[in-house]
Amino acid sequence: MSVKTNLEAVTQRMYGKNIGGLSDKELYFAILNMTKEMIDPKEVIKGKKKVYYISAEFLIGKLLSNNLINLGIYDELEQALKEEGKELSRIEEIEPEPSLGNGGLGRLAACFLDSIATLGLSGDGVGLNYHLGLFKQVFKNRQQTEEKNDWIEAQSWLTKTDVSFPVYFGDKKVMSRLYDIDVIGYDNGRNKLHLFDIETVDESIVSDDIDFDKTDIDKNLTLFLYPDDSDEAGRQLRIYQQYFMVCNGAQLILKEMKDNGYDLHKLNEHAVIQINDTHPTMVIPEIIRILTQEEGFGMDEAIDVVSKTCAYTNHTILAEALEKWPVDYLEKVVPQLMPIIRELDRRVAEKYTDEKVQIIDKENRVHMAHIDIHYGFSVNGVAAIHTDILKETELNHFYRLYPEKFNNKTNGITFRRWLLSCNRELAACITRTIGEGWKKDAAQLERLMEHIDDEALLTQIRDIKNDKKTALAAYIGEHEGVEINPESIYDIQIKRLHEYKRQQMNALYIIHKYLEIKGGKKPSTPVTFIFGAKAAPAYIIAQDIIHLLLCLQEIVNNDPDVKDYMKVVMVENYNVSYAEKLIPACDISEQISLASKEASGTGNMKFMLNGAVTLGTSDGANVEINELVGDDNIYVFGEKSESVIAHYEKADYVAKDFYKNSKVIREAVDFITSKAVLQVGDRKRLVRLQKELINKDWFMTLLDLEDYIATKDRMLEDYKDEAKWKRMMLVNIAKAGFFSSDRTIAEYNRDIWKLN
Ligand code: 26V
Repeated sequence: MSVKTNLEAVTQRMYGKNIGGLSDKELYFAILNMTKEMIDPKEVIKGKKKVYYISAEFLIGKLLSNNLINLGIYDELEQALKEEGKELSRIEEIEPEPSLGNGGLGRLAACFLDSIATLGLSGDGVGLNYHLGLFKQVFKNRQQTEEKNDWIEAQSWLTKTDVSFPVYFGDKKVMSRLYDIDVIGYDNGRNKLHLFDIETVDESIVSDDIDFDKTDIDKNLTLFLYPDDSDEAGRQLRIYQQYFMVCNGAQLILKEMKDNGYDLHKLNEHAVIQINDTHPTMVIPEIIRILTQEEGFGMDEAIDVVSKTCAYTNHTILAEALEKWPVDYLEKVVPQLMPIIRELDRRVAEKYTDEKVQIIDKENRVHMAHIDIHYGFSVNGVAAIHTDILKETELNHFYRLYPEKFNNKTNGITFRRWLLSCNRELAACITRTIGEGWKKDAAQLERLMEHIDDEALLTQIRDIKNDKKTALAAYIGEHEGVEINPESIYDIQIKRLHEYKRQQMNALYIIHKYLEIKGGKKPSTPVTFIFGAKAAPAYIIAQDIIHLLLCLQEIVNNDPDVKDYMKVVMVENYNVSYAEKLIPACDISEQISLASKEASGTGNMKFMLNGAVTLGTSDGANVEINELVGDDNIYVFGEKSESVIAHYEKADYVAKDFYKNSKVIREAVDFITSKAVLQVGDRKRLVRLQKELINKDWFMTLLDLEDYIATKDRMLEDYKDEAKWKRMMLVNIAKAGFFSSDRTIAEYNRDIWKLN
C-alpha cells in the first residue's frame, strides 16, 4: 500500500475527511498515528545480551521527521502531501519538542539510542518522563525568565504501558507507571525508550512562575528535570527522582531477565547497564539490595555479579558537577539503601587507605562516582583528551588502582538527525557525489576528498549554505524580530550558558569589534554573531552574561554607525529544533571553552558535518577535529590544557594583571559598565559581571582574549578568499565521518558491552 493510501485511510478514520480538507494540526496527528501504526509490526531487536542505557536525560528532540527518515518514507510522504497542497516541513513545526534534557549529555543519550537501533543491537533507554521537562526561556527586560513547558499532548509518541512497580522511600510507597517511546533504527528494527512516571503526578501544583511545593513527592516527583537545587528540599527532590529512576530500572531489568528464563547469577551474561554520568549510580546498591534481600544472594555474589554488569561514563571534570550526597539526605530519602552503601564503603576502606578513593568521606558525604568506579567494570571518558585528563589528573588515584577499567569512547552524533533530516539538500548533494553508502558507513564521507578540486561541487555546497543562511534570516526575523543580513558571516555559539564555555569571551570580542567600528575601522564583510543558551535559574553569573549579550544586541543593532557591519542576536529558548535550523546555516563554529574543561562537546561535530569551520581551543573533541582536518582547516587559539591545569595547580593566574597590562582587554571589560550599556541594562548585574572578570575569572577568559581576537580576525579575513573557504568547508564535511555515533556505539559494543 502506498503511503498516501495509508494516510488517507487514517484521515478518514480520524476526521472523516481527505488530506486536502485538513488543517496542518489535524494532519500532524494523522501522520503521527499512521507512523505509530507502521512502527507497530516492526520486530523488536532481540539478542542474548542487552544494554540498558540508564540516564536522567534523553534530549530526543522532535521525532516525526526522524522516524519518517528511519522508516524510509519521508520523500514519498512529502510528495504525497505536496500533491494535496500541503507542506511536510510546516506540519513538522507543530510537534512539541520533548524537553527531557539540559544539553550535551542528554542529546548524546538520544543519538546513542538511534545508533544502537541502527546497528541492530538490542538496547533500551531507561529514564524519567518529566511532564514539564526543562523550563522554557523567555526574555523580559533583557533578562532570562523561566516558564513551564508542558510538552505532553493527549496524542504523542508516548505509549502508556501496563507496567507499574512499587517504589519505597523508607516506609512510603508510591506506584510507578511506565511509558514507552519506540526507537526505530535507520532501515533496521526497533528498541524502546522506557520513561517512568509516578501515577499520582499533578501538574496543577505548579504556579506560572514554575514554583511548586517541593515536599509533595506524590505530586511533584516527575514534574521537572533537575529542579532548582539551590535549597535543601530541591536537592532532596533530586535524590527522590534518582532513586525512583533506578528502582524502576532495576525492577524492569530483573523482570526481563526472569521473563527470558535467565539465571540472575549470570546477569552479566545477559545484561549490561551503562550508567550515564553519576545520576543513575544508585542502581548499583539497589540491584545488590534486591538480589540479597529478595533473591537469596549472599553479599559477595551479589556485589560480584553487579560489578560485572555495570559500566560508568564520566562526562565532566568540573568538581562542582561531581555528585556528593550527604549521608543524612540519603538516610532520609532511601534509608533501605544506606546499609548497602555502608557495606560497599566498608569493603573499600578495608582494602585501600587512600582518603581520595573512599566512598563516604570524612564530611559524611557519599561520592557517587566512587561507587561507580569501584563497583563497575568500565570507566570511560568521552574524548581522547578528556580520558587522558581523567587518567592523569582527576581520577588518577583510581587509574592507579584499576588501569584496566579505563577507556576512551569519543562521542558522536547521529547523522540521520544532524544531516539527513536537518540539511536534506546537503545530504542529497553528497549522495549525488559519492553514492548512498555513507548513510550506513559514515567513513565513506572521506571519498569527498577525491572531489576537492571539483569547482562545480564546491559551488553547490556554498550555494546550499547560502540558502540555509537565507532561510535562517527569515526565521530569526519572524521569531526574534531581528533583521539579519544573509550575506554576512554567520558566527554561531550555541550551548548551555556556563562560564567555562566562555560566552563572555565572545561578548568581549563583540565589544572590541564594536569599538573598532565606532573608531572608524570598518570590516569589509559584515558579521552576524548568533547565540543560543539557557542558564540554570540559580546560576547568577550565567544570567548576568545573558543580560550582557541582550544589552549588546540592543546597542549594536540600533547603532546607525555599526548596524550595517555587525549584528548580534541571542535567540530565545534555544533547543534541539532551533539547533536544527542554526547549524546548517553556520560559517564559524564557536568552540571556545577553557582548555581541559569541555569534556568533548558534540555541537562542534554537528557544525563540522554541515560545513562550518571551527574556531576553537585545544579542548574536548576539538583536538580530534584538528587532527582529522589538519591545521589548515581549523582555527585554534588559546593556552593548552597542560598549562591551564598548571595554572590551577600553582594558583598563579591573576585576571587583574591581564586587565591592567592590556589596553585592548581593559577597553572591552570597561565597556560593560559604560554609559551606553548602563542605559539599557541593569547596573547590579553588569557591575557584578565586570568585577567577576577582573577579580576572579575562574575560567581564565582574559588569559586567552587577545589570542582569540587575533585568530577570529584572521578567520574573518580568510572568509573573503572564497576558493579557500569553500575547500575548508568540503574538508570539514569529508572528515566528519569519524564523529558518527554509529562509530562510537560500535566501539562501546566492541570494548564494553560485547552484545551479539
Ligand atoms: C553539570 C553541572 C551540575 C551543577 C553544577 C554545574 C554543572 C556543570 C556542568 C555539568 C555537566 C554535566 C555533565 C554534562 O552534561 N557533560 C557534557 O556531556 C557531553 C556529552 O558527553 C559532552 O559533550 C560535554 O562536553 C559535557 O559538558
